[in-house]
Amino acid sequence: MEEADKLKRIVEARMKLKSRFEEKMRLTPSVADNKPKGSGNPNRHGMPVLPVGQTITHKWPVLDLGIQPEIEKDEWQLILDGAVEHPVTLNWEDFLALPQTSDTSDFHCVTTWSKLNMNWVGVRLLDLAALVQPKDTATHILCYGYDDYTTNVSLEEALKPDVLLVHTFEGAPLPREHGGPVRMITPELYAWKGAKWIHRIEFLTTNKLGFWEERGYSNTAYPWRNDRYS
Ligand SMILES: Nc1nc2c(c(=O)[nH]1)N[C@H]1C(S)=C(S)[C@@H](COP(=O)(O)O)O[C@H]1N2
Ligand SMILES: [Mo]
Repeated sequence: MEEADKLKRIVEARMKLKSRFEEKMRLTPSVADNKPKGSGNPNRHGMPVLPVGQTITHKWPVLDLGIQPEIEKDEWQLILDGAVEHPVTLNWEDFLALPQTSDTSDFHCVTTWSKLNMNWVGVRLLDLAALVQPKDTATHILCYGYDDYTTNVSLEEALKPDVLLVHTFEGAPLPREHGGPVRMITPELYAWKGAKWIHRIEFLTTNKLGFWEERGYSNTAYPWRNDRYS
């Protein structure tokens, strides 16, 4: 497809997705809760900057399942499939040709550290969804890492504008130990919802649990509700 046509399709589909999920997004806890748990001034979505039970770190701890896959950019692929109209597999070049978003957001790990003001560049999950067009029946995604990690996210969370598949952190390529070449970030949910070394996003018509969700972590993972375990 011509690049211009592709972009036009993305812009149109993005608007439709936004209006389809607008109401649901407005009702999500990290926007709607009127008694959120935490401390400090309100962040940009109105929540206390530090969620309950969290401590600020200036370092950036590394968490994984014991392997850090080494994926070269020229062999990296992102599969977008499941309940979508136009499944695709993107290579590195295709990925960089999509609209690029830069954003600064916070990172809240369930193991109680938070790292604030992290600057990222990447592609909005919203724009990837607009490219493949989730079917009307789609409600969740399941993200797969190259290390076989999985994690599930509802579409009203995944389509928020701060959910990105990032390749750049503070102006440099995302380090391998943090999920490079590309990982997902979910600033309004605990960070385990963001798959490192991301390889596949499957759109689902029912919720399916991921790796930690099957092992007792919360399905929903709302930091300002202390929603860590199920
Ligand atoms: N592919 C993959 N993604 C993953 C994980 C993992 O083990 N494998 N761990 C998750 C957890 S539990 C957290 S807290 C964050 C940690 O990201 P960091 O190592 O960059 O701090 O990545 C999440 N994404
Ligand atoms: Mo974690």
